[in-house]
Amino acid sequence: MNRQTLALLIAAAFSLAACGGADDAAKTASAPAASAAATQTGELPVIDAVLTQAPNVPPPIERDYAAKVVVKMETVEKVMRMADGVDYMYWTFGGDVPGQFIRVREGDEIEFHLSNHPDSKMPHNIDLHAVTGPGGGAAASFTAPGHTSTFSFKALNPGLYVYHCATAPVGMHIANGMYGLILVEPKGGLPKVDKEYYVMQGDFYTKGAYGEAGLQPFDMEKAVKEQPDYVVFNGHVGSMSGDKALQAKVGETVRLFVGNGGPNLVSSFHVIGEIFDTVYQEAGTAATHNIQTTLVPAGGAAITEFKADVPGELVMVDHSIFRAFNKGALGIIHVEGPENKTIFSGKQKDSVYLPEGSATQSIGKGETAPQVQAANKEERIKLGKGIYEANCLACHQANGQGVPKAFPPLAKSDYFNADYNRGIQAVLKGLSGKITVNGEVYDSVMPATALNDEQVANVLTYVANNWGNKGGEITPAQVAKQRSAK
Ligand code: HEC
Ligand SMILES: [Cu+2]
Repeated sequence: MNRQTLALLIAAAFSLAACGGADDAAKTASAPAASAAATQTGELPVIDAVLTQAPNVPPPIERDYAAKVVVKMETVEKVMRMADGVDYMYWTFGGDVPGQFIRVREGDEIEFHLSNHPDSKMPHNIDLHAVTGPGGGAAASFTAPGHTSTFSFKALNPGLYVYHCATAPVGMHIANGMYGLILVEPKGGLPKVDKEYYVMQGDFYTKGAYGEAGLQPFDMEKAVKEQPDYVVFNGHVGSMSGDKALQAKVGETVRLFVGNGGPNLVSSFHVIGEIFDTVYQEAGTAATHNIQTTLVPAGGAAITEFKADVPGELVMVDHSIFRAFNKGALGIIHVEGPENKTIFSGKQKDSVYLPEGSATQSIGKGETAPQVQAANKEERIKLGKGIYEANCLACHQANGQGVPKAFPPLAKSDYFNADYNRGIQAVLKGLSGKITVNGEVYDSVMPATALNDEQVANVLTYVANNWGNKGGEITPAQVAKQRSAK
């Protein structure tokens, strides 16, 4: 699916969530079987299921009677983007990972049509955890490429259930992305919320390491050892970030249908910056409250709910945290609206902490001298950039803009540009007491650094030649002179 289609879908989901009507639902459906029209046959009215691709969820069920719900799903094997520059041959239910979301009502009869695309290399089937019956429908739905299998089941138990392919080798079919969620709403429905989203974790095993470019084949050995290269939400690194971030407004209630396809890992699902007001743990019937992190077993699910109280970026992670920051298990919920400083103030003050007896501290003590010596100004600037990032950026910020009231700007700094020796002194010996930079008074402390003459020359030459400063070169000789000056 391209970006535009996705954007449309997301936009559609919003308008849908806003009014939640069944009519809107029909418009938003991404699946071909989107007609919500019911026709009467025998005892139960027949309804075509609305199927959606993550992160979208079909609309809440408004019916108060059982129906025969017809689900038509297709298994497709296709190459898609795993991460930027990395491709993978996914096996899918409905053309993406996770598979399409199915929403039915407790007591419904589901007539399931599973078609396997003619171009498939493998037979596939489906084991729905919502099924009471042998294999969850696996044997009944076993389908060769270019065929369709049909079977029926009755949704006896309400809950959120995983479905997955169960064709041998089962682990491989799941590892390639063959899983999704089916929600069986309780007869009375779920409590109303403003937004509903579909988030499903999975672990992937590739021949190449994380980020290694090209089409990456599945690695069985890593899968058996349970050492994934990728742990992701909704099938791909970055599936819910940037312009694909989930959206909510301050004051809205958000429900996440969270699944875990595995095949191996258990997820410690957490949203950085929120507390779940309600979690249906393991997607069971009992609601628990005030949960920070909830476990989602491989082949299991959870329903989590929270009210968005303040604006900002909420970050969904697997709190087995290397998976989030090194393997991809990260997604963004963008919350828009007015601030509420009582609930969250933002940083109010940064004051210097100086334990008793300490004067100007120093940072980077005992660092070894660099091997490289700059041959000219250009090289000095290049080397200085690295030194800046390691020693100065934390306080003076990436573009030398500083932090108001705490760290003065180095960009267009009249203090620095008036006399580079002041900068040299600051870096060599630290700086404290009142100074005025571009009209703002700072009365703070900059620690001395343990950089050698060459490094100080490089970093200050870098600063001097960036962000609107006046240029020129600071040499090691000049630094040495300041070092011995009183
Ligand atoms: C721990 C935070 C911190 C780090 C790290 C730090 N500085 Fe500073 N710097 C300050 C503070 C605070 C001041 C203002 C001190 C005062 O109020 O007297 C300052 C002042 C300065 C000034 C003079 C004021 C201006 O804006 O022109 C220069 C130049 C400077 N720093 C350069 C550097 C360079 C280059 C590095 C890296 C080698 C560095 N600083 C690392 C906190 C820091
Ligand atoms: Cu399969």
